[in-house]
Amino acid sequence: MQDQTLRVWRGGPVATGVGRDFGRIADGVIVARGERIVYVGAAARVPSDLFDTTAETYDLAGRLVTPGLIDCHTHLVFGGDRASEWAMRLEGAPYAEIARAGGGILSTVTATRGASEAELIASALPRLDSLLADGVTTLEIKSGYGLTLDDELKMLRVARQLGTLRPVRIRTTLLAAHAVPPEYRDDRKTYLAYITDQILPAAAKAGLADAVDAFCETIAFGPEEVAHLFAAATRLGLRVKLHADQLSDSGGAALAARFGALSADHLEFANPEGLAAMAEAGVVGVLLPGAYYVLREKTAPPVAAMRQAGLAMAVASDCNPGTSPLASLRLALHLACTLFGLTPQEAFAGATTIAAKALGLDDHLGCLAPGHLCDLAIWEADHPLHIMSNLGRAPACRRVVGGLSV
Ligand code: DI6
Ligand code: FE
Repeated sequence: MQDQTLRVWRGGPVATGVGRDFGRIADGVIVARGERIVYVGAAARVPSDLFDTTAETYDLAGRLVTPGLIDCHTHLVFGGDRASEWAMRLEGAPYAEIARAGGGILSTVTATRGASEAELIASALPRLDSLLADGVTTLEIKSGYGLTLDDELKMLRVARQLGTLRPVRIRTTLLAAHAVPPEYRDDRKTYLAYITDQILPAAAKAGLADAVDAFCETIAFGPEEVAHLFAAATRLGLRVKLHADQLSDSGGAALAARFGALSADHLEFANPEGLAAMAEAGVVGVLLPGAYYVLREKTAPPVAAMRQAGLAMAVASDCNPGTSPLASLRLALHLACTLFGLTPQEAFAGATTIAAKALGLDDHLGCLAPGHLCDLAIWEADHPLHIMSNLGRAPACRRVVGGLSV
């Protein structure tokens, strides 16, 4: 029997995520039946027939309720550690040079291949817990550090399993086209065929991938190679997304638009035509300020052009061992404002309504609205600005997932 319990949260401000000032209602009420919201609005206007004596009521005692946050781009599962590369970069070694010398992504590939599922779970859980403490209720996790059929599926299984060990919704993305593995260094064509003919169909058959991603960059895969992969993914009925134009303009934005991608992510070097094509095709642009900050990049994503194009902008942690060792979505939102010039409301939408769209979940997640799943973050704060303005001290946060306090 499905849970049909009526639950009511009242006695504090509610920011729905839609409308002016974050959709904030000073004295708000949320009513859920089972896992779904049935009412959200001002306390003074709650329809009386919604209440009965069986309703469980939670007193917010002045705490702020927002939608549970959504981190739409992470590489949360990986083996090993790359702190030494951070130190090397601080001494001047560029990321691309470290990558070409077999460090970077490939050093994490070696460690991930050597790790068992239990070890990968154990190392990912603290990072996951850190994100959950930031009010995250849904997150995306990519593979991409296995680069063999078995190791990519292992990563996806681990990602899915994290969702059974913690109350959180997980979306998985196959990123076998993250780097050319060493054993295929001189035969990248064969590696691509291995992905399209074996890894992709196996992941699809096992139902382990919700989407397919690729790293389109001079140090990774070219646009024609990605187009070939995306065609194969589309034939299998899988949506695509792309690491696009992070370090150079590879035409990634236009490519993502051509395949009706869920999102194109990074976009520091995206050109205006590509951004316009994305907006036209409904592709979300995902900004990843953690990587920009850690790599000490100088070219910020063209946010003014994105606004001009009418592009929907999300913000994510890109939590990974190399370019963005960042397990805080709150900090990513802060950086999106201070480094990229997003308004706080744009940044907040980027981790709620627009992040839901970037994962194809916006019909039932991302904002507080009747019919949507009741995923909430309840903060020791009065206004959404307080969630993003602090560095190093997070307001305490409780979460509700599918109507249940967790
Ligand atoms: N771009 C990124 O930000 C991550 N992957 C990618 O294609 C970096 C991954 C890493 O350095 O391990
Ligand atoms: Fe990434």
